[in-house]
Amino acid sequence: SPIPPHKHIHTLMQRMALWAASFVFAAVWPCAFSVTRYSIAEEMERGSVVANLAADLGLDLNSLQDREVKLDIFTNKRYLDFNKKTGELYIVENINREYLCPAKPTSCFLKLDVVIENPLRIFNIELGITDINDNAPHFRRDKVELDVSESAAPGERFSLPNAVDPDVGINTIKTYKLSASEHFTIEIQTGSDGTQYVDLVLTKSLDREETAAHHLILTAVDGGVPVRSGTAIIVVRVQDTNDNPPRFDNQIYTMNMTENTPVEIVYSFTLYTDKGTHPLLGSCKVVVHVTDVNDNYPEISIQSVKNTVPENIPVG
Ligand SMILES: [Ca+2]
Ligand SMILES: [Ca+2]
Ligand SMILES: [Ca+2]
Ligand SMILES: [Ca+2]
Repeated sequence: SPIPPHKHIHTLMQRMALWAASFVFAAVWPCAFSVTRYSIAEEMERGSVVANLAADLGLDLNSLQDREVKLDIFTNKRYLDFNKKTGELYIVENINREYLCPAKPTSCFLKLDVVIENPLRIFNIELGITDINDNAPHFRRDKVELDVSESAAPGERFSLPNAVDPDVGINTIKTYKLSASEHFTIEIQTGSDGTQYVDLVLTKSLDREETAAHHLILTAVDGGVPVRSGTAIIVVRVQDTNDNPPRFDNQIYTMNMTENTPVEIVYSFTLYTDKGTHPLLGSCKVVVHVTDVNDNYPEISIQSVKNTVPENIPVG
């Protein structure tokens, strides 16, 4: 007779539970053994000895020669090997902490089991990989352009891109520096995860007519020994505002001409190149000196003398 549907499901669930239990058991049972921990710096040369496992695990070198020793490393790379003659665990492939632990955990481990056959014994090894300062900070974009209005007030802030440094702790980015500038400085703020954010701060008003673009160098510096750094060029393009009235080259223009000359005054002046929507006015003075020409005969009028004055009259 066929199995009733509910019974069938029950059996399936029992099987799944058993499977889950055996999976958990398999994942947990090696932890019953004690773990042997070592610590090495990343990027050590191939052939470098990590530790003498035989000595540390109390294995007899003579008896090891006839037994199979296998390293079960929990990564996709081999990294390490075991020398049965000396009992040493040594490096066969470059261990790059930044590749092994890209998420920047506080500690980076390489885990492996040493499996020795006949009789079977398993040893758990945790190899801590310490960071060295082998990466310089770098900016994803090495040139950043910013448009800042010349009417921007001192104190205004402009966010700058962050640099990245895959090293950790003191070996990652410590601070930022800005090249000397009359108009700008930087301020650094630390985010909740410790990331530093850089703001460019205007310290002195800009004048496009004086300097149309400012070239600054932003440097990210790490805290390692020796210190490593990376730079980005920051170009501040000053955007025009209509802050200059048209101006004449001179305040006063003087010209001399004789009268009766047919007069045609042509003057030109220089306007500064603002393109504002509210036109500004400029003014200058044009002075024309007209010189007299002797084109009129003198007119002489003679009037009769009506009063006489005696020569001995007192002055006054
Ligand atoms: Ca590295
Ligand atoms: Ca490193
Ligand atoms: Ca670094
Ligand atoms: Ca202007």
